[in-house]
Amino acid sequence: MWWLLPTASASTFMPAQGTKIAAEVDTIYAFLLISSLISFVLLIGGMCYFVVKYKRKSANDKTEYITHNHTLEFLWSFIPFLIFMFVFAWGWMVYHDMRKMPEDALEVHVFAKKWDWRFVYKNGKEVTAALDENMKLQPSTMVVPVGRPVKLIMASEKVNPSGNDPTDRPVLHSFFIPSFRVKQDVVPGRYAALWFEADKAGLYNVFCAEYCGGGHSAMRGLIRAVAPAEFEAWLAGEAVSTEAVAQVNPLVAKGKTLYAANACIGCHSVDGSKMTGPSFKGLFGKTEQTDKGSVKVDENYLRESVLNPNAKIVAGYPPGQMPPYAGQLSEDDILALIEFIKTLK
Ligand code: HEC
Ligand SMILES: [Cu+2]
Repeated sequence: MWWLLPTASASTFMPAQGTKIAAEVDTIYAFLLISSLISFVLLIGGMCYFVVKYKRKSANDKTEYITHNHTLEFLWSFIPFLIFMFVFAWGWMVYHDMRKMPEDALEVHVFAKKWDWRFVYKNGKEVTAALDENMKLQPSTMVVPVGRPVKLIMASEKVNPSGNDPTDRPVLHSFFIPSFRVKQDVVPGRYAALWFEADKAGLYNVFCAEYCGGGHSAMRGLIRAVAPAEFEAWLAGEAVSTEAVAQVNPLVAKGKTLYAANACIGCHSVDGSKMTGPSFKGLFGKTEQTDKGSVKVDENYLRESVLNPNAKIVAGYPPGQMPPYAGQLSEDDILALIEFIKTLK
């Protein structure tokens, strides 16, 4: 059965560790578990011992009058304080590793919808759930190279991305890879990022960890970590889903087409020259001065700038010149535009 994957050994409490971070998380977890167990034994054991030791033995057995003990009170406050601060600092360090996105990562786009995942690679290759040779439905399987950081840029989309049904709205999901001990909410209307580096080849479960409706429990995917050479061959090879075949245009080429087709070209140059709007050249990654302060140009900023240009106005430009593209471009279109802008170094 699918949940009994070869990587999940039945002898451990937790799913098999697939990353270095997973080992770090498990060490903290073990520390918390063991230190809690020790405190539990000391506290409850001490309590039971005192119950017996100081049991009233006769009717005129009187307890001595005790007020307080400064040394004892200080110690039982200060020692736990030190332990808590130690756990806090340790946890903070691991969390920092988890959230600090590596610069040179392989980027994969993740789309979440009711109730499936869709993975899109830079070259336009798309992976969705597909039938295998035995005509059994295989969940969307993201293939990644072992030993290389992978950064996921995730968005939530409508069930029918090109439809106009107002009741079809993207909802909250959460991308969870138990073996990697990482999880990230995918919030509608913005990009969320997550990274991991698979240690060893294998097949790992992906679950949606945020109740997102009737099909939530069936919303799963797989990550297949393979040797780098095998990954390159897979990426260059034929697309796996029928939908992907239709999407022969690499993302960047699609973005370039949209740039021309949606009038961006009339206001934004790609060579650094200033037109009605700022040039796209060197835009990604730089720090932009806006009326809301300085911002780092990342995927979320670009997305917002296209959908709702007046949210932040670039310094030196009057507001209201760029038309908002909300409702006119799909998540796929915006993604392609962003990938196009990223290439304009
Ligand atoms: C009518 C002219 C016009 C059109 C058409 C237009 N823009 Fe803009 N755009 C501007 C102006 C002016 C600004 C600067 C003011 C602001 O931030 O709103 C801007 C800002 C931006 C920014 C922020 C740039 C920065 O330096 O921080 C992005 C990204 C952007 N536009 C993308 C697009 C895309 C993508 C399209 C096409 C889908 C597009 N624009 C179409 C005029 C336009
Ligand atoms: Cu979900």
